[in-house]
Amino acid sequence: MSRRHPVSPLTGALVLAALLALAAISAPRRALAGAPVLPCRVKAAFPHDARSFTEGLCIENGRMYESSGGWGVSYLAEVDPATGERLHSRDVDAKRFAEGLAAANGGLHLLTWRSGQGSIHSLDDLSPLGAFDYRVPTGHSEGWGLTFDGSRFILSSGTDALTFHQPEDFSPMGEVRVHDGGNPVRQLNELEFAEDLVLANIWKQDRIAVVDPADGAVTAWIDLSPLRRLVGPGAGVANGIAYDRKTGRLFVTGKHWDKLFEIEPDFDAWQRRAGDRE
Ligand SMILES: [Ca+2]
Repeated sequence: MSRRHPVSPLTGALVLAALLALAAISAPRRALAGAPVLPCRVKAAFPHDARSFTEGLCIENGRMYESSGGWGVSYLAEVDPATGERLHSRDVDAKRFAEGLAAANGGLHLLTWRSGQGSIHSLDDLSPLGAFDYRVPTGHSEGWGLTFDGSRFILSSGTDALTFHQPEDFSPMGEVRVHDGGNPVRQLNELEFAEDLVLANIWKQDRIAVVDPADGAVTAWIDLSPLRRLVGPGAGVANGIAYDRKTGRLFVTGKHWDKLFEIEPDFDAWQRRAGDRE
């Protein structure tokens, strides 16, 4: 059965309002260092549970999953992207703070912030299937964001490092340092692998870094700041990126945001290196 729903008149009106609001966005602006800041273009807006302290967001087989953080209140859920409702939900151990989320090997892999251990869950009902250890010897002891590129996990830990991990046992396979020009890009948070690029939220910034995982170079910034006026007053930081590789749809949200946005991907522009832009 399809999990998609027709766009309601209310949603259509929201989309129109969003598109009108964003029509004022003009040509790309140059960042101070290196990569250009490119506008995000909203295709649709959907309700999102504003109670969610969004840590991870991903799509597998057309189903959207979200993790929400906090001590004693963390949970993992399958959510209906059309309504924001939780279709399945599972509380996380009160001693653990849920973080990033990625689907791989037929299961959901949920990071925790500081425990050093993540958990694996069923894609169908979120029931526990196992656990994995994520610490690496170079001192990145925290878990923030997680994604899967088809052969490796990619993990962020609040630093400028993206670490790569074996899909079978999560053992480390190396890392890259994310940089924009010559400047390190720290506070890497939620991640999403899409079309050979890593899209990364940056803690407390309304922009997404587009990263070439081969060398850590930021090739573009996606400006999310226009979304700020479209979400409720309780909205926190932008966090949460999910790409449906089967349909090419790309979604973003944030902590306590009351909306989930589908934005238009522009991978050609996002992956263009500085020397190729002129
Ligand atoms: Ca993600």
